[in-house]
Amino acid sequence: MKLKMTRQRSYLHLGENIDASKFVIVDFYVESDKDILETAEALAAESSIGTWTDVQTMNSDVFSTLAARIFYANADENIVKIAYPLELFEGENLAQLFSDVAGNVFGMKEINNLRVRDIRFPEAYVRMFEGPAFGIEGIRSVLEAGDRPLLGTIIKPKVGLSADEHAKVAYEAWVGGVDIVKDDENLTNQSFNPFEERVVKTIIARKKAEDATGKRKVYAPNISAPVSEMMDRAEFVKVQGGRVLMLDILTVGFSAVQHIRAQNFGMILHGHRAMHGAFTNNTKHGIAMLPIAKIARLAGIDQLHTGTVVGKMEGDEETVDEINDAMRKKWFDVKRTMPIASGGVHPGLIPEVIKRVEGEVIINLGGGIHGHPDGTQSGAKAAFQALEAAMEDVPLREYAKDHKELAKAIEKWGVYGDSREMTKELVTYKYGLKEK
Ligand code: RUB
Ligand code: CA
Repeated sequence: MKLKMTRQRSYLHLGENIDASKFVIVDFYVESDKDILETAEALAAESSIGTWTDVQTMNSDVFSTLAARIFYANADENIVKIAYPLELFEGENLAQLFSDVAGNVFGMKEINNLRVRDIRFPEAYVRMFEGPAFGIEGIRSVLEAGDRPLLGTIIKPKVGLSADEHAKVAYEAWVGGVDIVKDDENLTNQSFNPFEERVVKTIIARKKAEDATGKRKVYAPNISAPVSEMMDRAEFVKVQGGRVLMLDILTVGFSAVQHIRAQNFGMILHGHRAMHGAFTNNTKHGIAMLPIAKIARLAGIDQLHTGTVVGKMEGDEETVDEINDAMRKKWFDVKRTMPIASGGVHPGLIPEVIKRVEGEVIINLGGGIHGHPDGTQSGAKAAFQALEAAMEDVPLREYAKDHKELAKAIEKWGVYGDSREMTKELVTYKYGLKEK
């Protein structure tokens, strides 16, 4: 039997001028077999105070002060904008925020597709969070590398090296010119590479690399695990002299991120976004990366993966720009989050990535460093040379004439704009696909 909606009270306030200081505003894309307004009513009710029918326990006070308000609906574009009174939200509780505006609504039968495109938060909500402890300026002061783009690497193979091998590869990368070495998202505490042993050895390697280069370096070990375990790992990293903690923010969940942030460990929080594609990739459904990134900034992530535009992961230029802008711009007193461009980047792409993500950024290369024909140290050198070329505005091939590591990297991967031949070569190389 079909559920017959019998709701007398309406959540519709089309055209109403919403006071942005008093409401959380959510921009939805919605597809349903029903009329868009009817669907919007169901959406507003379920995500605020209502249900499928009127209930005797509701009173006018509750309804008039706490009901969500649909102030915009466009049936041609399937867009609905809903304002949620600030009082609906508990301060500093991101789990509750999701349960409100992105919770049950995703399970409603009448909705075929639903996407949270954006969320705007009033100042009073934002001020309830501490945000990043370091932010862009804090990261810069830890690394003392001036205002150039920072260079990072993910140790590859992503999982499989022993702690000794991991530390050795990290050392080579740092000495070659990398600022930041990070674990991969699925490397945590496996038997062949125990967390504590890896942290101890990699931080020793970091200190050696700092002595060898005279430059500050950081290591971001991935502490993602059940929360109590993450706490132990974070404390361990701190005792060892670590400066960064990496978290897979979506797989551990925002409550865990908030918990780690609340400890004030005095370490930079690196946010990896593995699993985001499950929400973000389908442009008609899920939750866009923009609100996820804003929430990560609120939760206190100092540096966050946001896309490369030209690399191997999803994310077109407009999307990445919008996210990066939301990370870098002034947002009341919340410190700025540093975007990380990562995924399928090699030295031949670096100037293009810098051009596309213009502004403060960490450029991260995994395969594009460790896949260098002469190994990690040469790969890191090649990446740094590409960074220098970009900063000096010299075309890569010209710069490569007297930078042999870069020349070799280009020989293997080409440079951006080399036409589709290079892309094919890259795809063939990376994924072992055969050209048809
Ligand atoms: C990239 C890598 C990261 C991706 C994730 O490795 O390991 O996990 O950056 O994507 P490689 P995103 O450089 O070898 O491709 O940063 O878009 O979340
Ligand atoms: Ca990875």
